Amino acid sequence: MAGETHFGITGLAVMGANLARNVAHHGIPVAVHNRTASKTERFMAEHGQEGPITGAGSVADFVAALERPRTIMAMVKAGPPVDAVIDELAPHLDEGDTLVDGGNSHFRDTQRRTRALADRGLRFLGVGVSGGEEGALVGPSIMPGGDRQAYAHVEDILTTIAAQVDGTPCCTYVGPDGAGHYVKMVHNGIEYADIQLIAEAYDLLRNCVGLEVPEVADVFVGWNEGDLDSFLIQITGIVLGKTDDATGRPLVDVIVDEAEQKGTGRWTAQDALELGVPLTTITEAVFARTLSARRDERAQASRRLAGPRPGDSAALDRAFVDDVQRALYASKVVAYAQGFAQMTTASEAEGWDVDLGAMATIWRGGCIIRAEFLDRIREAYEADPHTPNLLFVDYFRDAVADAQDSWRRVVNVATERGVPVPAFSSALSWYDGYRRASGPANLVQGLRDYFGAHSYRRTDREGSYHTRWAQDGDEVRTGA
Ligand code: NBP
Repeated sequence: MAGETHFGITGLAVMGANLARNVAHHGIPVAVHNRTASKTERFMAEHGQEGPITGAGSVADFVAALERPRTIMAMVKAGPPVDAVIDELAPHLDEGDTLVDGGNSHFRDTQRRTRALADRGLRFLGVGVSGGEEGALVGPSIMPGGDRQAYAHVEDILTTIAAQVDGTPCCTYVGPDGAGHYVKMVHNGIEYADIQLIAEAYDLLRNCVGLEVPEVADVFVGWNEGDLDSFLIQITGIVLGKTDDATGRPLVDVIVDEAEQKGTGRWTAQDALELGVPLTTITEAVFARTLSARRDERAQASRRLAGPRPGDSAALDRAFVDDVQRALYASKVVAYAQGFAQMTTASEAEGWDVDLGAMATIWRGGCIIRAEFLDRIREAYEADPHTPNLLFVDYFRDAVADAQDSWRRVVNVATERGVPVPAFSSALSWYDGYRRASGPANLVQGLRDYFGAHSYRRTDREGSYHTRWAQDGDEVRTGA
């Protein structure tokens, strides 16, 4: 693939710099640029010898360093910086050139930019990249969306630099316009849920079983050998196993318990609300971070608000550790089932035709939620690409059925002891609501009809009806 330089990267912060090195390590010529030129100079001094890299101090030099048709990837902060980069680059580009936004842009922005650039004769790809610093350098998971022909030009490069699992690159075309950034957004939402579930499991092991931090670390190391085998479970063992040099205490005990967020989890939840998809586990994970961020308020509340009456607070035995493991797995299945259901709904609404099995395939390596478990999701969609929900697939149905006694025990114990488990319990409540053919929404409809004459449908005949509650109490038919 060596030869003329067609590929450029602008934005040499963590992600752009490591992606550029990754490209160069594969012998692919790459031109690099950054708004602040000193960063480009520093990058060239530190990494310019690692492969065929050309540094450019100005936009004009950057574009001139690339043979046509050019492909330029922007790895800059999402939001206005992406528009600024486009506005600066576009006048220097020619018809047939492609701009790639590899940051965490909102998919609606990507749709808007796709239209605006098409009007200027330029192609645009919105590409989700996951894997953080390390992934960008040695092989991320890449989720490209946008112009199909433009993707064909850049496919060789992206599939070469992506992580590879069993000889398959963790990169495949997702769909038109914002599809790639959408799937990356849901990936991040699932990441929020995964992390929250792990945090709840850790909390239960410490506060209900009474394990010390290094013991909890060992539990996670063990869990990584089974169904839960994943990057996040693996690094939980490492983070919990770390001792703070300054204090000699577990590092986790000196880290402030305020979780930050950059917005992709919130976007996932917001979009689920727009689409009408019940995305309870990811949404609870976002709320749990926002509650954690109110640290001063929590400190005040801890002195004012009562917890459960003292009851049986004896440490639970090791059998409860196994219960937590099964509850974690069942909740994780629900979080993924909800996230994949959201992608199904969005793909239909936007006409993207996203291949969900392929998404599970490209998440098996490189990205933050990489896990053994994704092979089961890939197999599920291969067997039935149109399954309405992953829980309809035998493997996941049985996995949750096997885990449910433990799952219920864990949520019961946590509730009795006042240990918050928003993700475990919302996943379980969703499961119980989903597996019921009839629920209490009939009363919701009755109440809505009472105060707002919103009408209701009946189980025994067609049409919509209203009861004249405040008048004669008679029912009238209001529609077909
Ligand atoms: P940042 O998100 O921290 O962005 C810094 C880069 O944006 C610098 O190169 C900076 O140039 C450039 N930039 C800014 Br800020 N405003 C600009 C403007 N108006 N015009 C041109 N350039 C501008 O970098 P990052 O952490 O490498 O992330 C890049 C993208 O990848 C983001 O969208 C991020 O969400 C996404 N992402 C990050 C990770 C991760 O682990 N960090 C993982 C996956 C995806 P300067 O040097 O001149 O200030």
